Amino acid sequence: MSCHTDSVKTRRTGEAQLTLALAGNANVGKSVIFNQLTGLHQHVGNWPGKTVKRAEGTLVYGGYTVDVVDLPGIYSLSTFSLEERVSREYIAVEHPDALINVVDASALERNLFFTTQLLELGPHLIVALNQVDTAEKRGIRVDAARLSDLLGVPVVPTTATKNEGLQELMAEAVKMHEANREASRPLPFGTEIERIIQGIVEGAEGLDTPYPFRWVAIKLLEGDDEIEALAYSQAPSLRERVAEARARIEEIHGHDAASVIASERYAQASRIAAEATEHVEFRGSLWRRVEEATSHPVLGYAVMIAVIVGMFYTIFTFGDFASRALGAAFDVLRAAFFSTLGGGVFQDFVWNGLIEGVIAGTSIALPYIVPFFLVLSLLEDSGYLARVAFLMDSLMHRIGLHGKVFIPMLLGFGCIVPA
Ligand SMILES: Nc1nc2c(ncn2[C@@H]2O[C@H](COP(=O)(O)OP(=O)(O)OP(=O)(O)O)[C@@H](O)[C@H]2O)c(=O)[nH]1
Ligand SMILES: [Mg+2]
Repeated sequence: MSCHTDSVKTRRTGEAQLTLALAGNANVGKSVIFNQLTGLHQHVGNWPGKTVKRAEGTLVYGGYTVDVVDLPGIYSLSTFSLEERVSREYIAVEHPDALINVVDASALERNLFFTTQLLELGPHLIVALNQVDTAEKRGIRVDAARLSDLLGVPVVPTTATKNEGLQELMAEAVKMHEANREASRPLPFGTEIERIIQGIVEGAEGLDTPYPFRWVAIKLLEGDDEIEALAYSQAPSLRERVAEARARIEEIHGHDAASVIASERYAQASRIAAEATEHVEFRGSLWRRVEEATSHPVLGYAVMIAVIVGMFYTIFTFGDFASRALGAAFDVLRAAFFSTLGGGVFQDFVWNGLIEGVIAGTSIALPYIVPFFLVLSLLEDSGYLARVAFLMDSLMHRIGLHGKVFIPMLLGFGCIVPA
């Protein structure tokens, strides 16, 4: 565990200090909040010994010098990606005074899947219910007070891009610190699973670890290699306990422990999202249904395949057409070139050696790559790429990669160079 926070500014002794961290899925608005809060007082470096970018900034609020850390956008807290490793170590080891989980109010269920995992780490959690404006436009109204009751943590509605709710967010963070609140509690799973987890916790108590024992127990069930190494080196007998627990879960549920835990978390997220959300039925409801389909555990993949196939079909159809049109135009140019300047070694060299090279580049780049990036940026702005990353996250994890990696892979189908 080698995380440490270097402060942005040298501190005067005796000055009241507060550390906040922003965590959440990709594209939810963490960096917008970070920028609104810290403005120009920022420092971007790397996490110690890692290639992951670390953005840290400061502000002064309510008599405190507040350090804010903008954590990378992630969907889970496994060790499959450096971003996830860095985030979980930071949360458990540094234990910020308040961990702000930024969630996208317009995609609450998907976002809460990560919130449930953060709660398992026992941080001092505050939820920033962001993008309230987008949610409203889509006919989704989230009841912040209800959400707060269900999660057991403060929830502050925000619209980061309009700087709305951020003062309240800071006030909540200060309150959390000054009231010396207890750490947030994880949401319980089903009784049977909880009992099995408890059995492992009993064997894990006494381990030297910055992580809560229940979290360690869950990670052992999930087969997290880093936590296995940590736990089994200190308490070898745990291995057998975990193996028995896994077998028991499989016997009861017919699926492996990791899938059962994932579906427990999904169940929590979807129950809470459903209970805290009011759908205002109007024109937005069709859009909402489309949205639900895009992150649905089964339909989502069908939509994804359709979108990708559709995207490549459109690009290649357009590209072929544009490439042929360009080719024809260059043929005319070629004829004009030689009829004006005549044939000869020099003209041949200029045309075939120089101009053809430029033409070849242009007639590949323009018709295919330009529309490709155009479509990709449309998909990104619509928020669909974040959904694809979310859908692919667990699948990509099986080969040791992060869900977001699917996007450069997708790029690779179009052109290997930018991928
Ligand atoms: N309408 C609206 N858009 C927002 C709001 N907050 C953020 N956005 C937009 O959402 C997009 C993503 O915001 P970022 O702050 O970059 O998201 P992030 O969470 O830092 O994403 P990663 O760094 O990829 O993890 C940007 O286009 C923002 O302008 C909001 O409250 N309302
Ligand atoms: Mg960001």
